[in-house]
Amino acid sequence: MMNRLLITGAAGGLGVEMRKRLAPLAKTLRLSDIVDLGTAGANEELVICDLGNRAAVADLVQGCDGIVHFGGVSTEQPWDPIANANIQGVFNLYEAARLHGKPRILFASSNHATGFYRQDHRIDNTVYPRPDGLYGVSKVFGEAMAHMYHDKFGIETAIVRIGSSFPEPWDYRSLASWLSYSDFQTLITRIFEVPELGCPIIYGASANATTWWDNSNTAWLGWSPKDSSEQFRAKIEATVEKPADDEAVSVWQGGVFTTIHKE
Ligand code: NAI
Ligand code: 15L
Repeated sequence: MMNRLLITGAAGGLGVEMRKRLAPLAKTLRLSDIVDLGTAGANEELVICDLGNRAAVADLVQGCDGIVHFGGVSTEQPWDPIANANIQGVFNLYEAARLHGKPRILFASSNHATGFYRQDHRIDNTVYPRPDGLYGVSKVFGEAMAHMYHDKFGIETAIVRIGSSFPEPWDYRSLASWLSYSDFQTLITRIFEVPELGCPIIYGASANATTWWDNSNTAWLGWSPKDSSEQFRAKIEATVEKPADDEAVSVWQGGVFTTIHKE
């Protein structure tokens, strides 16, 4: 059990869910976001902090022996907010980690780091990144920071290229990219319990019938997702119009993100 686990982005979709699920991993959960986090429960510390503020992030990381880094811009947006949270913020986090005990980190990367691979192409964690927008580029930057701080300073990071982690898949694409909360919880638990982690890249998807991602290079981690999106297929087929085969959402792993540019 860790002493203190920091969850950034704790007011977001994944943060709210994992605040409940990850409590057993540490004596204290330190929860942080730029927006309100509600009332602190037993064994919780709440810290409002902009990831772009270097001094504040240094204070935030001090005393933590693990970090689940969910905080930041999570969709395609203009450059300035992405640069503050996902570029400056990630630098601030790794510098703070270097100076304050080198905690193990989960970096919430995204399938949009490789969104311009085709859905008929199965990729593993050795492929060159092909980001599908500025958001995806910022995740590639975060992955590079994780590798550099591992190679140079020994900080261990699990880079998780999360697919679509929501209560349910909502369209045909997310039948392939869906990651259940339960499977993500078991992945996070493995990441913090293995004796040696290094700096692996793991695709975050459940055991879906259709998949674009090959995690065989990280089988040593001992993570076996149990859920499958098939339980939702009939509902999607009954309620969602199937897109044409040549639409972006059918062609690219990143789906419609490949078509969005907000500058
Ligand atoms: P979310 O958008 O619901 O949560 C992100 C949180 O970060 C928000 O609560 C927001 O207030 C906070 N934040 C934004 N800018 C900030 C700043 N400058 N300083 C401090 N906090 C800031 O996103 P979600 O879905 O919970 O995702 C969590 C992480 O996982 C994100 O990094 C996202 O890119 C990544 N991810 C999520 C996926 C998913 O399917 N949910 C898929 C791929 C990646
Ligand atoms: C992401 O990276 C986003 O954070 C999330 O909101 C979803 O859009 C997800 O990818 C996805 O590709 O479904």
